[in-house]
Amino acid sequence: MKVSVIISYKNEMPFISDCMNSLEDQTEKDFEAIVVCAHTAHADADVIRNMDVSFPLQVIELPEDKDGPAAAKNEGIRASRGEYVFFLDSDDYILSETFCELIRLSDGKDIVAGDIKRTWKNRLHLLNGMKDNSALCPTETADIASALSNILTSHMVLTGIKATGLLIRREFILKHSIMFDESYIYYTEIPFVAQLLVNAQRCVHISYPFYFKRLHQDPVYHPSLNQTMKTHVRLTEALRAYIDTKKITEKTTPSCEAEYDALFIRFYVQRITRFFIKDNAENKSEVFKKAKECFSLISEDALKNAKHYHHMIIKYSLRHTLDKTIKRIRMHTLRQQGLRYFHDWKRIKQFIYRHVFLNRSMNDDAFLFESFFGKSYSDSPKYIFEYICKNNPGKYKYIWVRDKKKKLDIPYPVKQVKRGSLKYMRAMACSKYYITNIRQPMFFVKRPGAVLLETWHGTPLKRLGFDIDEAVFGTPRYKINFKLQSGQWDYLISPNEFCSETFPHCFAYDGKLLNTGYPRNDILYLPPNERTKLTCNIKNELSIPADKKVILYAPTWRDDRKLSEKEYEFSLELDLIRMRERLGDEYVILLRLHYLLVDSLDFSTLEGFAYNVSSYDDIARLYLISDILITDYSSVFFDYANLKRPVLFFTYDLNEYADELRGFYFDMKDLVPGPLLFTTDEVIDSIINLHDVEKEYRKKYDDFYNRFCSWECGKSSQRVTEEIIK
Ligand code: C2G
Repeated sequence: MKVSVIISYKNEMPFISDCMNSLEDQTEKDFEAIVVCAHTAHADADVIRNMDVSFPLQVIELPEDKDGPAAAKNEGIRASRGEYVFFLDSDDYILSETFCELIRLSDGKDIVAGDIKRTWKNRLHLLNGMKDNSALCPTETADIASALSNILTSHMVLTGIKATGLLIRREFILKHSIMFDESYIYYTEIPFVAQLLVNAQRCVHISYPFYFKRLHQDPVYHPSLNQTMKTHVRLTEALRAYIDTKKITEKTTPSCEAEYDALFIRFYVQRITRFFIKDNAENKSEVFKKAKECFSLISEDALKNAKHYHHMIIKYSLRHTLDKTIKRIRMHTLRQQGLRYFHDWKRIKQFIYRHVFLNRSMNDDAFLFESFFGKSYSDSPKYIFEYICKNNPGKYKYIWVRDKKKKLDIPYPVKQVKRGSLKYMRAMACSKYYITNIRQPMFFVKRPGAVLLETWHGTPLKRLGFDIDEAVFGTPRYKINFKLQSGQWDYLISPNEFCSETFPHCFAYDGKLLNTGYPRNDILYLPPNERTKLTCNIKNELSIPADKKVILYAPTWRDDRKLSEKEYEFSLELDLIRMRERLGDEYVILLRLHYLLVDSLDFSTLEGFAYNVSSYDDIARLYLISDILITDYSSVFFDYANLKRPVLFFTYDLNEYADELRGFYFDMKDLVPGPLLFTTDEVIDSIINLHDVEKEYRKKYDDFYNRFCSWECGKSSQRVTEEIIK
């Protein structure tokens, strides 16, 4: 047996399939995997035991009195039989060539080390991205001193040092009794690696990322160990690891002293000093005391070679109290920020927001409304606004956020502020009520007494927020930011029971839910005569012939078609020319793109049949004039179903969308109240045979309506308003 892979496991179930698949795909097959599970993971251990893998797999459960990654790794060493051991964490994964390449260089070596790359991506996305990256070329270093030095300098700070990713000769570990120190909770790998490096006689380093360390996007439901540990405990332990490491390396050559010191200096300046200046950081003095113990261990040479500020702040910390040190660090940070602010108007505005506008008094009568980034006067904020206006004449001041491109067409006297402008910043700071259907910006500070109503914008079919395994469309901080934002919401509107069950989890939200139905759907419950009149008016407004029936096509956006921030590409897969040929006598079609899609549709050749209504503000008014809705995975059908009119689903990319991009809350086939169609001809046939389609789906439609629409009755705006203005 060439390699024993030792995998420590605690609660990484969402990630372990990537880890195991990366082993399954190894080109070198001569290895065994030993998964060592924490005693708390008994159920998961059974799941892992039953995994369908083609390599020998041993699952060990730690007894109750043994815990932590150090104990797990030691147990793995004891159970291993391979010529080499290789540590792999259960949330990480490796390239399929990893073992083959490391073994190729192993001949009699004590250690063969590849690099570790940190990533927010899952394996599929990472491998897809790597296909285009032919520029990476591995270089090998076998000279012992340089190899050891490379292993260390490939990490940016002390805490980056890992035992994972190293192919280590088992006999060598046993001969020198190198084991993990179980008194450490987190940084046991730092002294372990120090033991390896000082004892190694032959070592090779290959500068290529064979090992991928997964950073966790979800600190709420799937936190990594360092996201759950208290920061001061973690930092103090890392400082202890430096002290222990210096004891190990002290008397050996090559000592790697310079590398360890440089890693420590960066760790102090980049991590610990940042911790000191945080207002809510706990036990700073304990960490400072331990850091002071470390300063005397740094060699003069390492200090001289450090950056000027790094050198200075270490000397300063050594000589001064914690309070004085914090003041010094703050001064430096302010100066750095000032330099950055000076070049960036956006930051200057945020500075003014924080330091000027937030100091002004809050206007208790002011309402700030925003819908879809200010792109339209629409959705629930519009209907709540109109309800408040009509019922409280002259009582409140109203401000609407608009985007840079156009002024909103609002039939009431209101102020409009451009998104991102200083006036917008002032309105954000000084309005008591903020009502929005999207997430508020990250700079927003919720003032005491202010009220933030999140209306949200649809019943999700597509998984949302914390329920998305891998948010490929967002930044790595997508979930972390989401949690910070939902933590500021005072109220969240829910349109149905399903949302009331799902929203707390997907938004990690524990505030008040308003089980009122959607204000934006009030318009769908107008009395029949008002509805008929309004329908005529809207058709006239859009110049749609009164004698034609209307098809509304409203698709959603695709996460992987990003053009720029908040802009996605759309390709029209419906063949409109063919639709006109077969349906044009009876129907017109309205094309309504999602607000994130870039509208590049040109219908000049389809005049009189196809209408581009993408820039029409309020889709609810389009629902009213439509006889049929065609959509895909958009939430629009949950709202449209209030009208009990036929819905067709043009799901030409169903498998890709459901499996690779987002995942759904439901099996679409079971849920939706209309047929799933994959070609234009199928869509046309369904429209021609609409009567039969309606008959086929009647029961399903009724069930769907009862489940998702029964809270709506035209009074949601009133119910919401009564809740927020008590
Ligand atoms: N919308 C629209 N036109 C479209 C698609 C959507 O005007 N062609 C509007 C509808 O009001 C819809 C809302 O945008 O309800 C949200 O659109 P979705 O397609 O459902 O997509 P998304 O913005 O990702 O929101 O909980 C809902 C989810 O968050 C989905």
